Amino acid sequence: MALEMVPVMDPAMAPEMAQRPGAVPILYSFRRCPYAIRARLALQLAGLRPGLDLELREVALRAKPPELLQASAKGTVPVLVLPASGDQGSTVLDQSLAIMAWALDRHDPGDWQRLGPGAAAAEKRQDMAALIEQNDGPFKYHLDRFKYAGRYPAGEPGDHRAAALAILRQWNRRLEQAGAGTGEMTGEIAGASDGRDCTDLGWGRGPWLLGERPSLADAALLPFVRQFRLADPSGFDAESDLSALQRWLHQGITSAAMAAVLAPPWGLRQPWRSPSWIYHLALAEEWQEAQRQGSYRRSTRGLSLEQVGFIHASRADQLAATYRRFYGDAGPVTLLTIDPQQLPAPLRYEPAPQRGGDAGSDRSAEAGGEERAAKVGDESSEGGEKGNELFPHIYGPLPLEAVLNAEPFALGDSP
Ligand SMILES: N[C@@H](CCC(=O)N[C@@H](CS)C(=O)NCC(=O)O)C(=O)O
Repeated sequence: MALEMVPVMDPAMAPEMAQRPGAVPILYSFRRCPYAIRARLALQLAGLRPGLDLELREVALRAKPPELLQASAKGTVPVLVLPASGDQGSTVLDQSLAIMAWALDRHDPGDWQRLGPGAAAAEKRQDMAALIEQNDGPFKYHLDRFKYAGRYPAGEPGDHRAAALAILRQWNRRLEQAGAGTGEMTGEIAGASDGRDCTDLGWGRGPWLLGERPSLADAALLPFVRQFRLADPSGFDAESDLSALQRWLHQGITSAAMAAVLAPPWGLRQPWRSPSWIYHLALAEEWQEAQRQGSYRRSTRGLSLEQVGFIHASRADQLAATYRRFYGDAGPVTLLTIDPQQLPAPLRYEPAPQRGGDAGSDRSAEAGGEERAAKVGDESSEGGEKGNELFPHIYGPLPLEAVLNAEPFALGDSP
């Protein structure tokens, strides 16, 4: 497939990619989600590069974009949307394991899937499936009830930690046996499809859950064991009968592969912004005031809804420029994600007010308003539209219910 180079770090580019859907697969992801991490590990191993071979859409789980829900109504991440090809429409993979399998079917240099013929390979595949089932079932069940104890008030987190530890001890025993069985690890991938050394993949020297070399099971379980440790790092590190598992985890989380999927571009923290929503930058203290009052009534920096007649907003692709022009020096800024469907007030797409024009001229009333009024003139020529670019304007107060998400905003890979 011929792939176009698309920079991923400029948030203004994302909607541009969205305007030519179908060009590359789209991955909806969430940086810290263990299911998404395992999918990214496989996609990265298979050689896919975000921004080149695939569009990465980092979403906020509390404000899932309509495009994600349209692709998969269950609303979990990861979701991979494959472009239509030939007479086949686009395909949606909405389970992390299906995404891993798709990626590894394309390219599996370390034979993570153990696809070889014969009874031994079949046994490995069965082993792998059982490990993953144990992870995704009982281990995940107890992990959630230990890590997010507040969400499960009926349970006793200590009991769930103990039940999860019992499973971890089984995995520890496997690793001990694998270490004993293979002796000193050489880092060789015996029988790997292209004979590459596993250290090429940044996965360290083993031992591994299936013995001699990494497999799908290591990649599928590692993000969950990482999560277990993160819930109580010193408690996990103090478990003296888990030393093989502790080494395995340490090796995995410090591996080049894991570093790559947690850092940009795979671990992009700049969320993907839906073109179906509109956005407003608010001074942090003005948004706090709105929460106390029950609605937001500022138009733009330094001007109220009453002064201007409407609330300025931006489309996703206009946001970065709006920030640069008006808020770059404003201190803490909160980005409001607004669902236009939930606005009681009229929403109109209009050119930005011109300097000396109607609402724009109001800006001269504010401190330093003249300079900003001039910038409003600039804004209207944003994107080379020569004054014809349309911006969303909300003709009335913004009710809190229409704000899907409020988050600190900064350009680029903001933490
Ligand atoms: N079985 C799914 C599970 C995915 C899953 O549960 N992801 C979590 C995030 S780690 C999610 O999207 N939860 C939805 C939510 O929190 O609203 C898979 O393997 O992909």
